[in-house]
Amino acid sequence: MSKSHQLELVSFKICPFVQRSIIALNQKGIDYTLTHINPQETPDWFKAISPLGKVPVLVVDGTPVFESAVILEYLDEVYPPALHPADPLEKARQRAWVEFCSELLGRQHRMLTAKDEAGFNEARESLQQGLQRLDTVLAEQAPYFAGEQFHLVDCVYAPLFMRLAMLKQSYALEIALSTRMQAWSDALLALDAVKTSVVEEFPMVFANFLKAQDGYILKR
Ligand SMILES: N[C@@H](CCC(=O)N[C@@H](CS)C(=O)NCC(=O)O)C(=O)O
Repeated sequence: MSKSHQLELVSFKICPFVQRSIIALNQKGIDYTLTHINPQETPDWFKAISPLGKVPVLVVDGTPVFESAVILEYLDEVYPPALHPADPLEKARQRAWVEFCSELLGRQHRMLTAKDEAGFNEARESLQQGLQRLDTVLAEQAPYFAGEQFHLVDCVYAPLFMRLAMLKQSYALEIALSTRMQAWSDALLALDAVKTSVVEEFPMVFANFLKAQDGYILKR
């Protein structure tokens, strides 16, 4: 195991998949550099290292690693403390719920970009249903996904909750959360690793993103 790798994370400022990687890096206290690129004008060097044209890409000593779930697994294997549980079945279960989060982020994105009321309501409803399903698998003990201990799966849900909190506070859009899920969200958003996982101007970047979408959310 080596802690001396040079790590560069290639990012869009608004991307929740980048943000989950930053939360893992922060939580583990790993040194890295962050390179923000413009989603509208991605440079050729980025196209060369990102086969799907997506962020995040983690460049490890010159080797690009793409797909955020893979990046998280890599970081967890190389940098202690391990944030995945040791038990294979529990680890598999949490990995599955990491995938589920990516699906929920897709529904959230659809809601934020829907052009009309019907599309907005459909996406909002499917996000709400997904959260209700997620609620049934949370540990009884608060605050995190599996109880007292913070895991990799928690890194992944924090960006979703950060956006839900911002939508409630600044855009009067409330997605109902159970008491247990609200406690999870509150605990995640209070962590330094999460607070420092976005740029200072994130609310403005988010507002600009919404304006550029010209979606139903700003016309309600
Ligand atoms: N499955 C990918 C999803 C990453 C993703 O969708 N990134 C978005 C930004 S949030 C992106 O780069 N989109 C650019 C594009 O699709 O052209 C992961 O987990 O890393």
